[in-house]
Amino acid sequence: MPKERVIAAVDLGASSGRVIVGRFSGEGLVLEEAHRFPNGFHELNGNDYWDVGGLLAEIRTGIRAAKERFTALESVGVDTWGVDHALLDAGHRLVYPVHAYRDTRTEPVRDRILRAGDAEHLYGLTGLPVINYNTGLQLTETLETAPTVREACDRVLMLSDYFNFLLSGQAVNEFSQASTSQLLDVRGIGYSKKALEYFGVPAKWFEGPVRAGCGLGSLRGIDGVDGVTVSLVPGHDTSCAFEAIPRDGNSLIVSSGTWNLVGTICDAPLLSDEARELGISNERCGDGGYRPCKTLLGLWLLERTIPAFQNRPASDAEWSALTRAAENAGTPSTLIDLADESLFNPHDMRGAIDAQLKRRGGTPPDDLTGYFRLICASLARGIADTATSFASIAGREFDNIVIVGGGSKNTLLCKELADASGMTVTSYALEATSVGNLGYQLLALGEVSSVTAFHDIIRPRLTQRRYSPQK
Ligand code: LFR
Repeated sequence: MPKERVIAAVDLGASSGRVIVGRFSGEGLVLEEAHRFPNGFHELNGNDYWDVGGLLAEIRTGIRAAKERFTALESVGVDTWGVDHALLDAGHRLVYPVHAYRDTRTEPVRDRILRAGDAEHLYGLTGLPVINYNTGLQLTETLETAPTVREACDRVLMLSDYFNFLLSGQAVNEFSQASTSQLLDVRGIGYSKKALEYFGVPAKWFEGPVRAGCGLGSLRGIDGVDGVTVSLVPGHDTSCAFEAIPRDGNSLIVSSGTWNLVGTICDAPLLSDEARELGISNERCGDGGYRPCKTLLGLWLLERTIPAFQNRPASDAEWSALTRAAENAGTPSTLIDLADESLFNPHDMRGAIDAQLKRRGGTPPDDLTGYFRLICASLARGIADTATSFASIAGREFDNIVIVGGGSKNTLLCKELADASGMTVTSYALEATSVGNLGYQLLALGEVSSVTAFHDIIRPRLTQRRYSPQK
């Protein structure tokens, strides 16, 4: 009987965080949730910030709970959303508050870049479209509003890297997370000197980046938790999610949560004019490989619309009832335009959706059932259209869409997606982000020889559901 390895994924999302324990025996991976907590940014005087101290306290609570339940716990790994970062001085103290990517502070910077016609140049350097939340744009805005930061700051760590530092004392920039910054050289494995110069960012602020799948250092600072290593996993949650999925050659992948990330893993970046026009981000995997994907608005639309209703679902049974009712509701005649900026961070999401529908000659739904149907149909249409463009840009034929993340449990979204795309949709019942995170820890521990070897072991136990197009 091979030795069981007990490891834990710390997976922070913009709306919730979790610590998931994985027990790996060589026959498969068994998951158990040790801790789950809500997350959200706070608006202070018109800007949006993360509560980093609060998040660290939740991470510690989760790791302590994992260790209490499984004394054999030997490793933890951290992933978070992309682009957000901590600015640190030489003694690793914060020199500026940690802003949340929904903050609209960077819109003027974005508009200036687009007006100057520099998007193509930056795409050629970094493989990323100009999105207002990219780290490069955020740093430009920071340096313009607070010029003294240039002197005070010695190092920038992306959020997952910063939590790794707080947990282990080791400050490194991890590869997949670095690739969300728009500062990496899309054709190489280092930072782009030209991109750093363009955004006015001192090169010394970033190091490496380091590939995931190695040990970082001993976990420190949690009473009663000894003998645990912090392993370096892909720090970007989307990378973890994509890399969790066994590859079968012709599936397009959708990681569906706050955002819908639609893409694939391949050997080379997609850098054509068409790729740029579609807004494909050539992000990177933990091992440095390419993971081109298009970022679309996701379940954030629903999360932010639900609070407008008294009768919001509170249990699985109520969610099922809402789903059934929405399935029987009429097909919406006008769908939501997912590219509309007014939906990025409105104070009143329902109001923003209604205003958009009216502008486009549509009629707002009457009740939550109607919004649920409208949002699922709109997200499905957005993914399906992206799938068609993506296939032609990548020169590949996709005959299946694999969906993971919160959206994979949303049966209405999966059905709508099969109908809108004309492809089968396979939803995997797995905590994909945590599984990808855990897979890289096993690599770091020498328990598996590669991510592919990890896939071969977990594949037989994966539960999937298939949706075929009905229209
Ligand atoms: C998903 C995600 C996306 C990225 C967005 C902002 O959690 O990481 O990949 O586009 O958040 O970082």
